[in-house]
Formats: sequence, structure tokens, C-alpha cells
Amino acid sequence: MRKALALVTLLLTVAACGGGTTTQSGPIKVTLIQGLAGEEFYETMACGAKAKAKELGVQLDVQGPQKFDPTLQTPIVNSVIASKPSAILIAPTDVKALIAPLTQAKQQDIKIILVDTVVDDPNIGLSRISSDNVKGGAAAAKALAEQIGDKGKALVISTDPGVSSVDARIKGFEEEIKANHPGISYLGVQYSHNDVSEASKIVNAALAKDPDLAGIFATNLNSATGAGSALQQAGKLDKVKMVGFDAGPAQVKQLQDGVVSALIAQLPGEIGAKGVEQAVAAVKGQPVTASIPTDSTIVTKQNLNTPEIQKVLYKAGC
Ligand code: T6T
Repeated sequence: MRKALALVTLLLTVAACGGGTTTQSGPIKVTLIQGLAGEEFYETMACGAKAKAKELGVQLDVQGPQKFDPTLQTPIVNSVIASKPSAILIAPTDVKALIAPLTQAKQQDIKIILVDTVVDDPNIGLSRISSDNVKGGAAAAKALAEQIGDKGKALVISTDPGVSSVDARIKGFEEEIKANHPGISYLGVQYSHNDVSEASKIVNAALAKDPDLAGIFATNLNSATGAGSALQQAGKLDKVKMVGFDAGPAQVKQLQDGVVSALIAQLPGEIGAKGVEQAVAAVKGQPVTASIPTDSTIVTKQNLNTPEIQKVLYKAGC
């Protein structure tokens, strides 16, 4: 009986410690695989990850595809696996397509930490670190409803179906509209493939079809940038209100210019830093935290210049 108890205790400890007892000698090498190279959300995430890697004395490499596209992200994962890092932090660009390459990584005993987005396999990702996107989507719905006086047609512009973060934002938005805003006529979601000019085209077509469009929720940075510039060029800023997720320099400019009414700023730097912390713990065989929520904040013209808000705006580099 005592032996059985000791075995159970041992198994529980192993389960809590990064999925295995392996520890490693030599430098800890971590690679961050972004969803899109050069984009401010992921660059800010990389800045947080770099600072934490420096603090903890681990090597960090950052890579990412030129487009937000799982067919471009997958070969990067494959080549990173071949370089044998101790851990990968990744923002998967699709809930299904990245399962196979990440399973390969797991089989090579590379510790995987999911940052910002997840895959549909709960066995992948020792730790998952992200904003509460359902809550953020609901906050966006409330902010947009307030802007349009709780009535009129509202459209959502997202990236692609199958991206966990933005899908959750849509869910939160739709639930809030359905539950509490009966005066809003919801036009559904259109997908920009995370491309600024596609988002602009969607808005132009939507304005042609529904000239009485009242509001837009853009679920991420590029969708918001494109949607906002289309509204501005169409001279519709007084008629169509917009709320956008993310707070890169272009979104902040749009807020200052009255193109967008509110932004929902995430904490990508913190996501990156916590990701590195979790990766290092996993590699050392120390306990990891399965799920780490990070905050998001509503940014408006009124609070933009406060020190708390200035701190959460995204950076193009560090
Ligand atoms: O909104 C972020 C991120 O959270 C999302 O998963 C994809 O788009 C962004 O990177 C912004 O472009």
C-alpha cells in the first residue's frame, strides 16, 4: 500500500513538472515562432520574450512567416525542430494545421508553450498564455453598442476562421449583442485573411450593400487598420463607428484622428515574457502553469495620454 502511494505521489509530481522529468545540461535554447513577422503585436511579444530571456540567461531566437498563413508557418516549425531547441513558444496561426508539426516537436521532447493562440489538441502546449478573448469580444460589443446608440447594423471583420484568438473575440461579441442589444442588427463576420487591403475592400463592399451601416468591430490589428482607412476614404467617419482589437502605432493614430472610437489593447510583451518563464521551467523539469490569462484594456481618446495606457501601447521594435 505504501509503495502504491509513493508511486501515485511520484506520478503527480511528474505531471506537474512540464510533462517529464528530463532536465538538460548546456544552454537553454528557446525559439519564439510568431504568427506574423514584423507586425507590432508580435514584435512587442518578442521584446518581452527577449528581455525575460536575457534576465534568465537563456538563448532566444525569434522567427515568423511573412504572411499570417499556416502553410508558411508550418515549414518554419519544421526547420526550428531540426535546429533542436529546448523549447518552442509559438502563436499557431490555425487551430488544426499546426497540430501535426507541433506533435513532431513534442515527439522530439521539445517543450511547447502556446502564446496568444492555441491548437485544437489539448495535449499540445504545456502552458497556454493569452488574453481572455471572449471577454475582450464582449467588451468590444459593449463599446460599439454605446457608440452607435444601441441600434443599427453592425459588421465584424476578422482574419480567417480557425484562429483561436479572433474566433473567441467573435464569440464574445456575438453573445453580448444577442443577450443585451436587441436594437442592433448583426450582419455577421467577413474575413480579411489578416490583410489590410482585403479589410478595406470588405468595408467598401459593405458600404455599397448597406449604406446605413452603423458599426464595425475589427477583431485584430490589420483588419482594423484596413477597415479604418476605408471608412476614412469613403468619408463615413460621422456615420459608421468602429471598435478595433489591438493598439499598434497605426491604430493609435486612427484613434487620435477619430477614425476608430475605442481600441482593446492586449499585453503582448507580458505574454512573451511569461512564455519564456514557462519554457524555462518546463526545460528544467519545474512546475508549469497550464493556463495563464493576461489583461486587456480599453483605450479611448480620453485615456490615451495617461501613463497607464501609454505603457500598454504596442511597439514596432525594442
Ligand atoms: O490580435 C493579435 C493576436 O492576438 C491575434 O491572434 C492575431 O492578430 C494579432 O496579432 C494582431 O494582428
